[in-house]
Amino acid sequence: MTDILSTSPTKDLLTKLSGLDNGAGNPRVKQIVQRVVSDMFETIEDFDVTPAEFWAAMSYLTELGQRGEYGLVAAGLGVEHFLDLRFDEKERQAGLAGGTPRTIEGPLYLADAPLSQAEARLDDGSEQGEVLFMEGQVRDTDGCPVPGAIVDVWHANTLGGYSFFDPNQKPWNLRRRIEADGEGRYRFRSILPAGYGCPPDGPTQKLLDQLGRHGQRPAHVHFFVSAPGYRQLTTQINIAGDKFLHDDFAFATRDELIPAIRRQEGAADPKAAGLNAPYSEITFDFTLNREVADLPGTVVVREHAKAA
Ligand code: MBD
Ligand code: FE
Repeated sequence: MTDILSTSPTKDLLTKLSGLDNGAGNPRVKQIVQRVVSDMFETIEDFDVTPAEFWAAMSYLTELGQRGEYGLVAAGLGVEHFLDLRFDEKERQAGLAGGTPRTIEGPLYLADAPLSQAEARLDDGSEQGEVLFMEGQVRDTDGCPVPGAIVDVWHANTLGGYSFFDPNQKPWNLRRRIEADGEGRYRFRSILPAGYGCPPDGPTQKLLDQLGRHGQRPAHVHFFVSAPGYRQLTTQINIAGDKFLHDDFAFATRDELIPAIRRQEGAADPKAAGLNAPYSEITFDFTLNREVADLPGTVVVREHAKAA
């Protein structure tokens, strides 16, 4: 049987379609297009993919774009986590250690959230969620505080929805940037988030169904922590006890990112004055690595939604 992939018509086709036979264009794009299309040809050949299956895949990609779910499927297929593993490995090779572990940004960040000094209240009071007080210190790997570090925090509401993407929430609900104080300390009051679930009627969930997988994330809070001279940290903390804590469809849970959660029954602490229901407290310190020449930066350039 002829191996159609190694025949000259196929090889010539790959060279031409990727522009490798001309001097114009972008050499890196050409090489990558050649590889990706060649791998696709191989997949079609190896699995004897039918034209109907191929066009179903094209329609699927169209739907992903129309529904704005490319970021979601990238998380669900573990690609975003794989990029984290690559960052981790490069840092390990460069001898960096001791920083708070990174984990994925996810698709629901909104740039330029309101900026507060040292403390903030994240929720707008519209939901009767369990109150969460979270605080901590930003330090470097020598244990020295990082004054003025920016803690950019965002999380879901009690229904697992994120403001801006969820039309039922007011602008900037559960999103703030907090400038840490002179000792690198930050604190905020919010409400405990619920876990996130992929839109059940969307293309990401459709694919997950075919894989026999769910589309759930454990409850979590996202952070970008940054300061001049330091590598920006992209991370999350998980809410301990969540059913999906170690079964995250986006593969973002890391053992060091599950802080103890202290449930307080009364309103003994003055900061909880006026609260007549149980509330939760989390203390979590962030450790930043110093900027290093010759290592790719950790600020991931990607398109972000911008509030109007
Ligand atoms: C989220 O909240 C999230 O963090 C990720 C990674 C994917 C979908 C929703
Ligand atoms: Fe999230």
